Amino acid sequence: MDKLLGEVDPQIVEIAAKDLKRQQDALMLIPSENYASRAVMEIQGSILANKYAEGYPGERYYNGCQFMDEVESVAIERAKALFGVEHVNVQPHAGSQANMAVYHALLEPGDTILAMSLSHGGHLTHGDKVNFSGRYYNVAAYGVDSETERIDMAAVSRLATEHRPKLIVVGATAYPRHFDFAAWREVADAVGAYLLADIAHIAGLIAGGVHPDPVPYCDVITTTTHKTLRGPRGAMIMCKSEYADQIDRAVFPGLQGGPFLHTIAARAVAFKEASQPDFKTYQAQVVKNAKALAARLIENGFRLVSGGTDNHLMLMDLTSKYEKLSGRQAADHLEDAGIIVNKNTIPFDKRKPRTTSGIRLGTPMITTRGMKEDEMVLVADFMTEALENRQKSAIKRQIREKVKTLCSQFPIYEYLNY
Ligand code: DSN
Repeated sequence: MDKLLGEVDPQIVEIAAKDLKRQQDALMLIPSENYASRAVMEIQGSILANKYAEGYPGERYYNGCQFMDEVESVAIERAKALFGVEHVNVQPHAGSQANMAVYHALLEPGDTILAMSLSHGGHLTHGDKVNFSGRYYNVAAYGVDSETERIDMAAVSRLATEHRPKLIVVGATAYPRHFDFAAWREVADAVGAYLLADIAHIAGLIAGGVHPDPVPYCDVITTTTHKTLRGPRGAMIMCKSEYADQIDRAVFPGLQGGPFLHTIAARAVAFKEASQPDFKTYQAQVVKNAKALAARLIENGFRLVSGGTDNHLMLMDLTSKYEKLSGRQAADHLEDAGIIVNKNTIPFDKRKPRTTSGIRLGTPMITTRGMKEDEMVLVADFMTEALENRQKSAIKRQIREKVKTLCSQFPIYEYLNY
């Protein structure tokens, strides 16, 4: 019972050590990932994982929950203060469960939702046909305009008038521009729809004051807590008080059983970190870095969807530079050079989702390491050199060494001794 992990399970420690080295030595550009702080990680591995606590603070189905009540209440109050919302449910295990709970709370199977199609940057839970959301609900999808590659609010309004959705979802996983939440409210009001903002990608930017705020305009807001918000893996639902009971009942007992109090405690820690002044500085730097990276990539001859970025991510259209290179191949070549991105469909992509014509990249992780605009120029140049020399293994190996040297100047988790 009291043995150290290394004594009990050296095999698993060895795997974790290898991934620590991978996370240290390479440039992590997947925009939905981040390095959580030591404090966030410590509490996740704590005794708070040992308790069942179905229910909510003050009304649990198990005894012995007084400290679970305390920790969940602290998380809720901090989230309310951070985002300025009336009600928060911190129990959803992940973003998909959070969205599912909102649909479960506000809709009946067969009701219509209007949401962004996966192929234009939406999420699986925004009505994709392979997902529960596409199976149980009637889905009308919006995308981006073929010229501007931005969401055209007039087109969204026309779709809303045509399909009369009961719920409109604003939010994306691969959209590099701001959302004008006030305009979305107008569309929702015109057809009497609920407005849900899925801010999983941009929650940190919103908390940091560098993205327009959805709170005054949306009925319900869902987010994960581990992306730009830089907390533990997990999610939460924020809403106006009038929907509080429906939302809470949809999460428990509607969809989930026991909440994970260790990660709820870690969410509380992350919300405290996100309320400090340096979090605002971090988020501002995430955006400055994304703009610097985008500018240099464009200078190097790449085309970015919509011409650049307003937030933490960008989508690169490979077809304009290398007609035959798929997103999948490009991501693999970049990995050979120590640069981790993900393949991603671009709007109106002619390739399939497993192949794609684009890659998605962003700056949350390299900004957490302390990199700034000067390093973004290097990152863009490493990417360019790697893609230009993609058939030359020796050159990719050299770039990987240069990447490793750059990364060594921005260490992570130095306290870890495995
Ligand atoms: N998997 C997430 C992303 O990478 O954007 C969305 O949930």
